[in-house]
Amino acid sequence: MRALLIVDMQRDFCPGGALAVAGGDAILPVINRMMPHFELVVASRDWHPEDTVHFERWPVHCVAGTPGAEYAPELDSAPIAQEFLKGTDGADDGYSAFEATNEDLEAWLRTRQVDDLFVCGLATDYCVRATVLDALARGFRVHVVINAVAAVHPDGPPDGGPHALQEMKDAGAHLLHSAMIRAPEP
Ligand code: VGL
Ligand code: ZN
Repeated sequence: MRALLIVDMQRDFCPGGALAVAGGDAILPVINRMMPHFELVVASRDWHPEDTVHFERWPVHCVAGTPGAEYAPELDSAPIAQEFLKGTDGADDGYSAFEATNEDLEAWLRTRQVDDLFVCGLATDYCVRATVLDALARGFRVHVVINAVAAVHPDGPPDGGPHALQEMKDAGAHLLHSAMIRAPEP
């Protein structure tokens, strides 16, 4: 089984938001068009408490329950079967969707016999990167949709988008363009 995981497509990461990622909104139509090609679509949300060590490193963003933590309004959220809330612990960053606390992502995927995980969303160099590396370490085949991700630091170095993509590839992720994705044969 294949699943599409949409990472942190939230208002605060889109232009105008508290931690805007350049081009964050430009990937929305690509993501909306991909969803019908998957029988399983899930999403993570950055979901922080008001007090967290995370805000020593970043501007305040995606505080649980606030408008900035909502999905970007243009995202078609209807196909999302389950969401995973992460970064909920004030003691660490919680970048990876596998650190979600409302629901166990790995168990959820295994229950549904998912072995191919397609990842898109924000941001390439933080939450996408951490999620992809975690998924690989847990034995999933991982596909990163390169035209459906965007980086906080697109130019790096040391930890910008191109570097992060290379790192994911070196760890075993398959990088592909959304045009390569087809719905499975009936
Ligand atoms: C993220 C920085 C801070 C992300 C979350 O979703 O990649 N980046 N919090
Ligand atoms: Zn965050």
